[in-house]
Amino acid sequence: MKRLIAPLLMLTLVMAMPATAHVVIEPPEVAAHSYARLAFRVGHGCGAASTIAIEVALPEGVSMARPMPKPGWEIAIETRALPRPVSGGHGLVREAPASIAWRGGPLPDAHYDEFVMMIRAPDQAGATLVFPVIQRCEGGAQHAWVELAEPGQPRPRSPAPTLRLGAR
Ligand SMILES: [Cu+2]
Repeated sequence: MKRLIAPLLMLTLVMAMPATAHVVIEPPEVAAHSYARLAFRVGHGCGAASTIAIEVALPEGVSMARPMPKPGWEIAIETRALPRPVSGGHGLVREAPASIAWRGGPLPDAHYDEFVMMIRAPDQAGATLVFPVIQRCEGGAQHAWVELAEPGQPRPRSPAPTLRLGAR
């Protein structure tokens, strides 16, 4: 019996790896037009190298994004000017966040961590937003989590984290 259990356990682990081991957003879906907490889960380093930066590019349509401070990590926010100002609840908003980066650590490959931000999800129920991530590691190695899944194509090796927008 023991002989059977071990292979079964292995299979379960291998199948569970793709979704959890990459950089993914938790939860995978939030309500459109809501303030949502997104956790970018980092399941491994670059090979065995420790992670020293997580750089998240924000999709257009996200009018507000606030990173959660993280001990041991410095935060950098880059913004872009909006083509026209939008109402932001507390007045007009003239620029939108373009990217948020956490730099520091290191986060060893054997460990797991989450990088959290709050966003204002756009009013686009049914859409899927893409958040490309560059993961930088000690020694110059990096993972570019930027690939998009195409219908009929094999699942990309380094998929970009995505977020579905549900009904508001
Ligand atoms: Cu992975």
